[in-house]
This record gives sequence, structure tokens and C-alpha cells, in this order.
Amino acid sequence: MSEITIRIAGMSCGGCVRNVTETLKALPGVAGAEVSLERACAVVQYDPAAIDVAAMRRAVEEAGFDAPQ
Ligand code: 9UX
Repeated sequence: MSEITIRIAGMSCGGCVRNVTETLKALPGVAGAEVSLERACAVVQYDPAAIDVAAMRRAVEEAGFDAPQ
């Protein structure tokens, strides 16, 4: 299992945090995600054989947020 911190822009409230958390956790290969509104980031535990970071960032953007590199 690997862990990475992804920057996330555009979150405004706790509902956004919940949406991003659920978006990430729904991805195959993601084992856990803790999203911080204050830090504008997500710490994600994942199986690198099953998913890459680009797919996580894409999913966050499809959910309506920005995931700048
Ligand atoms: Mo809060 Mo976020 O009402 O998309 S859920 S701003």
C-alpha cells in the first residue's frame, strides 16, 4: 500500500469534503482517504498496482473540484 497527498482546490464546506472523500474511496484500488478543507488536500492510501495518481486527480475533477499538480 502506498500513500500520497493530492492538492485539491475549490472545496468550500464540509459537504465538499464528504463528496471528495466518497469520490476517492469509491475508486477501485483506493483503500482510504482523509480530506482536509483547511489544508486543501487529500491523503490517500492506495494500491499502486490498481490505480495511479492521475486517475485520482481525474476523478476529483470530474466531481467538480480542481486537483492541480
Ligand atoms: Mo457545500 Mo461544496 O454547501 O460542493 S457541498 S460548497
